[in-house]
Amino acid sequence: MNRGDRWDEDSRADGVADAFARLYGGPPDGVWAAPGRVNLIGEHTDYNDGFALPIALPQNTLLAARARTDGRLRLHSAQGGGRTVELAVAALAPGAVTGWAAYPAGVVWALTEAGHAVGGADLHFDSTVPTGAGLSSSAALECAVAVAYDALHGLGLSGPELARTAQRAENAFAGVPCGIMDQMASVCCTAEAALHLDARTPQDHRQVPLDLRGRGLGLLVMDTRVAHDLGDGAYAALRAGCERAAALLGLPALRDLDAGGLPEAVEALPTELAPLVRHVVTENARVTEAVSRLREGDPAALGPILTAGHASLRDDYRVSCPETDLAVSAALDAGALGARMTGGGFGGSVIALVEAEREDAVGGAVTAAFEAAGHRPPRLFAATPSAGARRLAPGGGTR
Ligand code: GAF
Repeated sequence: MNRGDRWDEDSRADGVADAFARLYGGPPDGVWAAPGRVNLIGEHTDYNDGFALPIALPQNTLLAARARTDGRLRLHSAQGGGRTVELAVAALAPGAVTGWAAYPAGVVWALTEAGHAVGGADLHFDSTVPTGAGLSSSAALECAVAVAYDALHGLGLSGPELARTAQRAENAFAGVPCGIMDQMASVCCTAEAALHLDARTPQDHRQVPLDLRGRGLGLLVMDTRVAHDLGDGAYAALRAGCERAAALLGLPALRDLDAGGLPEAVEALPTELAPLVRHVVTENARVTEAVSRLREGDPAALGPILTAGHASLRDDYRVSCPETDLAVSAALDAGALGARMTGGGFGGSVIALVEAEREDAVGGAVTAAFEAAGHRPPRLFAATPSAGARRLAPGGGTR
């Protein structure tokens, strides 16, 4: 099974620097990497000021970048169909750029809006983060630009400040009303750890050690290949529903409702909002529980927590789909310790916590179940908690 972490980052860094030189003439000022993520637990909680527990994936977006002084921004991606997008930084405005280029251009816009006198740049991206799979390929694009600009212009921004800038680019420039989890994961995760995020105070995030292999465990990621899209209105409607529920309850955010107050809140709320609130409150509790189990050195105990999280997303939040439900049930039937959809939902990917020796059997069972149901086979890989965004030397290696 593809383990992602064995992909040769040094030669990829060389490759992206070489491609940059061919495209733009001359070497880049540097090469940066920003990863995709899977979230272990804590879904649709970030925009409710709640908790999440993501890990960074080994799959990442590499960016070769060189600053310019003439206010021009040139963007090219190995996955972008061969076209170079050329823009003037002064003309950047919400809605002015569409497609993949809106994410990186949005970060330059957000930095400028925040008063940083950053100019243009030549940028070339090459990504191994699958797109449309709910694995945060857009956050990886944004965060690569954020860390590169921070270094090129000596801005000295903290990880959470860079994540906030990337989130602003996505919210205000690209028009996707996401929370801050994906950007925090891409910037602030570390290898062999999960990131305990409190979205109300991202600066207080904590690393929770997570040595899956050392415990004889594996984390299987299954991309159902049902394309997920946060920009299609369903995500925004859920977020608006949560905000309305909080307002009706007289709370700053749903994070401020605890399990004790849940029955009364459910009774008081309109029937369409009550299940959303139940999901958010129980999901926040699942994150707290998961962190406790990890701190006790018992990652296998995450299994039932993941499965309960999926039931809540399926039955209360209603963001699963037949393919994600099938992947979860087939993985559990084949002996996974726990499984759930990860990310925003409406398709995307499922994670399964498995005993390492069961990885291939569980993956095979899910593939067989998809074939039997007439679905395209899922794409499978095993994830290891990996490093967040960082600078790579053009010749390879971490600087
Ligand atoms: C998407 C969003 F971008 C995140 O902010 C988060 O809300 C997630 O869906 C659901 O937990 O990935």
